[in-house]
Amino acid sequence: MIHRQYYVELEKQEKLIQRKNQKSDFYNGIYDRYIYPVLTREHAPLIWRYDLDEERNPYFMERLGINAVMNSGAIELNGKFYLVARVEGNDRKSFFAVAESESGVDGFRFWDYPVVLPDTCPEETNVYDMRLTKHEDGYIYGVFCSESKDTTTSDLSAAVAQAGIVRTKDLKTWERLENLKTLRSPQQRNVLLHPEFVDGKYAFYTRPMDGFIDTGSGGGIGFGLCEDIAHAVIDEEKIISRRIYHTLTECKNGAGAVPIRGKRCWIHIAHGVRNTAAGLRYVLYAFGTDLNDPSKVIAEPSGVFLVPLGKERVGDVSNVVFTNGAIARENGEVYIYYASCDTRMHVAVSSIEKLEDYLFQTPSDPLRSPDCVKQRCTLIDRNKKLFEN
Ligand code: M1P
Repeated sequence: MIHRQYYVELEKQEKLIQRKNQKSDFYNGIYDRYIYPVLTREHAPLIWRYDLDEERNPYFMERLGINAVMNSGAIELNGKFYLVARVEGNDRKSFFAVAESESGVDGFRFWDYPVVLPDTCPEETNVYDMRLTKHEDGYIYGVFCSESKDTTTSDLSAAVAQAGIVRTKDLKTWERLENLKTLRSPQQRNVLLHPEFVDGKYAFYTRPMDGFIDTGSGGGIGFGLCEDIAHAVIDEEKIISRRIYHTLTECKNGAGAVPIRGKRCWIHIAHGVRNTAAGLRYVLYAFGTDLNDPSKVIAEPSGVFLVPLGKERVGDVSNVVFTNGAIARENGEVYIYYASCDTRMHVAVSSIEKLEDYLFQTPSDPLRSPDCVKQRCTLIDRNKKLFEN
């Protein structure tokens, strides 16, 4: 018999899923933010968490709890919005699960079962942060972090991060390919596949790292080509978006959403990390690359694109926003999905037109306070002139 508490919890969950989202009164002209998160741990189906049977579970206790729903890949298929979320169980292990919505800003509902990836790497302990690429070869690729224990040291926390690769046509059946090998970088995280061939090859954005947390000598977001996606090997990684002293990327950075083809450039939304007395702060930034050469940066606006605000600042890993998925629609709208504090998912909605205006019209970072003041005074002078006329 099904426990009666199930129906109480189900009603609460339905109310949450069916709640209409609303634009918040935040304004910057670049994107709209929304009041409610789009996906949270409370969205996880009850059948994933509870044993519904009254006899086996007389107190209707959560047996396999969900701790967080975060960093999600995003894709539009047949007019619907899909997120492949990183779901973290109470046991700290993450897995992937598909949630779909008609509107992209609310109504996200998980499918009954999580994604079952082919278990081809016995040493793999954890998987997370899948970027979904609709590639021109006809497949949807998922590139994610495949994490294993580092067995070469006695340090219990030492780990190795690699880029795992899967592909699918329907988000239901997944084929696992070999992990990406980067010959010059021992570890990789935040790797994503470019949607088009470049010089006839598969193109990846990488994030070379010396260690699991510290990028060390890794200079920023890399770009590399490989011939064979089933046995992906990259030799040279060209650094295209650098870590720079006293900027938001000083500590590290990483590719985020799969680049969006605009009219003037590829639009990239990435994350940058700086260290503070309160720990690492993760924010989003944006840059544009040449449509014919996606490794060539042609627009580099100064500063942050999106930062955690209000309630978004608090969670399991506070002061963090992170994106690994955006959806650009035929009509030019862009839905940017971002997680706050490794805890829940949000959306910000913009358009290709607005994003390109942002990329090309925002001044670039002069890198020194006196020059930043000059830059601001130029803006003020121009504005003051408008009042004189
Ligand atoms: O905790 C913040 C983020 O930390 C990592 O990102 P990075 O590799 O740039 O440090 C990732 O593990 C990510 O999942 C997480 O959100």
